[in-house]
Amino acid sequence: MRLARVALSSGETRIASVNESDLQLLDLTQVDNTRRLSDILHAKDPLGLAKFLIDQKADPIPLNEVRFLAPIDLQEVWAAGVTYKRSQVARMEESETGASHYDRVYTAPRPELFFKATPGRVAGPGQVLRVRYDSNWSVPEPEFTLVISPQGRLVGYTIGNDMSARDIEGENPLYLPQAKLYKQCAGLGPCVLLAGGELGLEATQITLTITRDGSTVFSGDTNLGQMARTFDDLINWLYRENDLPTGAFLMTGTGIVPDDDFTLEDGDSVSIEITGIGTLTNPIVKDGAP
Ligand code: DO4
Ligand code: MG
Repeated sequence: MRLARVALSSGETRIASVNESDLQLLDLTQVDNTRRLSDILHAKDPLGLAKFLIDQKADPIPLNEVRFLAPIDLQEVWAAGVTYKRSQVARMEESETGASHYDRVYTAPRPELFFKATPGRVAGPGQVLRVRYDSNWSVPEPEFTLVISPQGRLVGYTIGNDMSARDIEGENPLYLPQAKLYKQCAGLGPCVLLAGGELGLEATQITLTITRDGSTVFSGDTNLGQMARTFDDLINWLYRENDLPTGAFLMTGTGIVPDDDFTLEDGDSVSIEITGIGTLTNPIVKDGAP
């Protein structure tokens, strides 16, 4: 089952179960202390609760009649790095001084984990993602993203875009937080696929398409089978000596990096499609220096 936060044409925000071409609204008033999407995701039995909450009296609504919102409430957004060979190679190329760090972290027991965003820095489908005005080499990073409860339970999956300034990170690895975390630096959505069913790793394709003036300027794909770490391993490290009382989104790293001569430009459009979840599309904005 896929769950989403949507804005109806009336302007009301609701939680919905998403089908192929329409969605069914959930009636959260039926259960005490259930007001947000995360209240369902963090419940003991998210699937059972979501099924119970489906408003059987309401007609299904066609998908094109609602606006999808980022599926985040109060969670922190974290990210893992260098979890695919492609990312390790690209990072070693971009960083003269830090190459060996990327090499070592790819095989080390402890993964690279970094804080990516607060909810206010997250863009949902159709909302602007930003390239820093002080970066001349920035890329989107399409990442399979875990939805994790406060107790560290994997409860769902969504699509993440870990926007990255490669020149700033490449200049000095200590600049990583500035290369990764700034206003409108993270995309999430369009919905959360509840965990529980069998997830075929090789069958879960991740596709990135970047368009400029209506033409495709980059496309690439990978699949989850290429990832060097397991979800459990990443979650265990994230929750080690760490309390996440509002839960977390964990982007699991990129396996697609455009060629070194590619950078995002103002007006580009970035689409990330992941099997079983959907497509997250965002316009890119880059302002001039103030
Ligand atoms: O080491 C820098 C960040 C790596 C990253 O974001 C990724 O591999 O996806
Ligand atoms: Mg990344």
